[in-house]
Amino acid sequence: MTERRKLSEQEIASRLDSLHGWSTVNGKLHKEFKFEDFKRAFGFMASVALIAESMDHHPDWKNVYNRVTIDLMTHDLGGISALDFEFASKVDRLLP
Ligand code: H2B
Repeated sequence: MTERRKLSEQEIASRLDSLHGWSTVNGKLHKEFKFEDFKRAFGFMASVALIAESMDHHPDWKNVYNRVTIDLMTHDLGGISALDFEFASKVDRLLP
């Protein structure tokens, strides 16, 4: 089971190195995705929703037409945990 603790700044920085396009913004793991159109953006969101349900871990996110913004944090810990990184890498694996 994934450890439930807040990661330190150093742990976050080193884990960010192994992801693509993610950064920390306002204490959350953040990435913006752009698709050809709304249909593709929403299809992506449907897949992310299934990841969220399978992990019982849910994104803070926003969709504007063909753009999806995802922010990840572990609310009950008040910070970023390994769960957020696990979530982010699963999201990235949805994409080509
Ligand atoms: N998602 C995220 N991102 N952080 C949480 O702390 C969290 C969650 N808590 N999804 C879960 C649900 C909790 O509310 C339920 C009761 O397990």
